[in-house]
Amino acid sequence: MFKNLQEKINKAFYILKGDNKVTEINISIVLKDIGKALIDSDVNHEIVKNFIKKVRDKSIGKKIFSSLNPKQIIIKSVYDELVQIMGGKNIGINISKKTSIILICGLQGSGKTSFSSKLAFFLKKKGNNPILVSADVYRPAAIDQLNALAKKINIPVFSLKDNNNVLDIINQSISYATTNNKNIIIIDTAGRLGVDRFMMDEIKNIHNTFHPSETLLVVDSMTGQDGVNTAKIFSKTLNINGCVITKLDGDSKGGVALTISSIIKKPIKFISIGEKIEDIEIFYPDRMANRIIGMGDVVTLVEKVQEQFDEKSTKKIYKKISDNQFNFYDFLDQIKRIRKIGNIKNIISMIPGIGNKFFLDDKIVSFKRIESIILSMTPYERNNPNIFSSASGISRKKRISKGSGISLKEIDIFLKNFNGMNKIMKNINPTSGNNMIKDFLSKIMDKKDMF
Ligand SMILES: Nc1nc2c(ncn2[C@@H]2O[C@H](COP(=O)(O)OP(=O)(O)OP(=O)(O)O)[C@@H](O)[C@H]2O)c(=O)[nH]1
Ligand SMILES: [Mg+2]
Repeated sequence: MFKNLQEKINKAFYILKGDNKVTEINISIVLKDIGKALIDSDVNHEIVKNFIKKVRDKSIGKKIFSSLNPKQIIIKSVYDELVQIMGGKNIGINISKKTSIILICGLQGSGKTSFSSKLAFFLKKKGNNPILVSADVYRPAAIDQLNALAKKINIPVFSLKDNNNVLDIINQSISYATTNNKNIIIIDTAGRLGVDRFMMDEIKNIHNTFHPSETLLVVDSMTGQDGVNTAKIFSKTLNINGCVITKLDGDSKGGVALTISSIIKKPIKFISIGEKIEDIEIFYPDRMANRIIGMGDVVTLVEKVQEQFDEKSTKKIYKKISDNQFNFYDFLDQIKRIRKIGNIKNIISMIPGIGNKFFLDDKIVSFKRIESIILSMTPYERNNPNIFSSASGISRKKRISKGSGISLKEIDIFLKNFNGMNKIMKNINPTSGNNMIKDFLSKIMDKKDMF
């Protein structure tokens, strides 16, 4: 997600390395590159022009930032502006009613049906009792598709095979939900090829009849500015509450996510980042801006980590570290757990300080290389990391290098990082699982250069 933009923005910031003042000259160079990066990401010219102007005005002559270096000043201004164009803050969905209706609409193939099931799963995990309703009466396979997705997550689907009247279907689904104690009704509607009159009338009709708590427009990020223009027309016709941007995992340039909310004046509420049921995220403009400028998205990372690492096992690991017992076996186990958190590219892009270096050096398989290094060690070495600092260390490393095919230099870097991480983790106060992880991440933030 936003890989190109992220790389380009980081390269632009790199120009400022060593400068100790924000000047017209250095800011112009950086902003020109950032402007180009945004245009390449499918952000329209007008928005880019505005963006650059605001960052320039903010960065030059602001006394409050005087204790920061130029790079920090400009990063902060770019960050602030990115947050603004993406809508400022997250606006959650309204599901406060006893039975809340969420109406999902959008163009054909934008990802409505997949998103409906992802949202149902997401809301179920938060303790709700959702049902899915198939109101796509035009595509014969639509009901089957929704049924197949819903079966995997054990969520009921309401559909009427022999009834083509969507108002009827929705009406009956509401009765079904009420009698079965379901508090959320997610309505998946038929796709529109373009903004066609007949379909728009249908969705307006549903909207005016049932007054959904939420009407969400699903937009495929791969459609670029066309998608934004369609959304403009949609939101003029229908009073939507917000958008969902899908397929941000692919080669999408991200321009839609960057600009849609400032253009149509509606918030992005969720993003979809893959085909799997769990590939859904609440959209937070600030966290996204953090990811784009490569400062890492600590908060999302913390949440994802918490889903995987329970307090007990985390405490055990911290005990091992403080007792000097943390070895390469434990390290391998940690890497395996991190991998389970999800798409490794997404995770790495969230880790402060690591993300961009991995991307820039194209060393996304680095965990694999670390695994190769560790797997080429003898059991004794895996249990005793300190052995590499002893007299036999060099010959051991040479042997591992031969066995793993990884250069001595890289092995040295890995061992240095391993020791560095151990040191950081030792200073962590193991109070509770949550705090430990946050503490660990903030300490890593302070020591970005370690990686
Ligand atoms: N890579 C990726 N694929 C996605 C994502 N969301 C949906 N898809 C895929 O996009 C295709 C279309 O998704 P659907 O959910 O069927 O789209 P739809 O809007 O319901 O389509 P219609 O009902 O025909 O209008 C499917 O192959 C999905 O698996 C996403 O976030 N990432
Ligand atoms: Mg569909």
